[in-house]
Amino acid sequence: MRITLELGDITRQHTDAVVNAANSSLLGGGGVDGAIHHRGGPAILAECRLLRASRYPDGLPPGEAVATTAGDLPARWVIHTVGPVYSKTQDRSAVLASCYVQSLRVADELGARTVAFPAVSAGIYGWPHDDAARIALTTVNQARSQIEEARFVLFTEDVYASFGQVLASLEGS
Ligand code: AR6
Repeated sequence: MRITLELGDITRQHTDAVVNAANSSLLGGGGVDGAIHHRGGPAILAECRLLRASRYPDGLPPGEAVATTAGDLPARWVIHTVGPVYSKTQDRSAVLASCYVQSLRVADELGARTVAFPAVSAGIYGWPHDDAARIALTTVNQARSQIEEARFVLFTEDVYASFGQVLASLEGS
């Protein structure tokens, strides 16, 4: 699997799937979640409501992932995952790593070849950027998957720089 980085907006990506940093309700929110629902249109929310009425009556637990249509986005599917809220007193790294593992599993089930990821938990959920980048990249780098390209689409210069540093150190090791 090739790992690439891009500074930009995930809603513009022409990958097979884009990953959404959702919340357990699956019913939308701010950040990348808000942008995906806004640009993807009501078909995404409609499928999320069906998921809540069927498989996830109590919501999607942190660390898990589930796919819907991508609606009006250029991608085919949105893979919704729920990152952990950052905690100074509790190590939730395994839950954050699970977001990437489970998103890749869902992508494989869909037959996706290219997947765009945001920096899950690195916004409203408060995860420090460098650590979010380390967990994201080491997890995807170690994962077994049929995906050809995992593209991290970072929205801000500082997060992009954090991912760049971690990727360079992975490639150098
Ligand atoms: N494309 C790519 N990345 C983006 C975009 C975009 N269009 N918009 C924001 N980001 P966040 P979280 C970056 O807050 O921390 C929502 O309300 C952002 O700069 O979207 O997992 C959900 O409903 C940051 O680097 O997700 C949840 O309630 C990264 O995406 C909660 O926020 C993640 O920031 C989830 O918080």
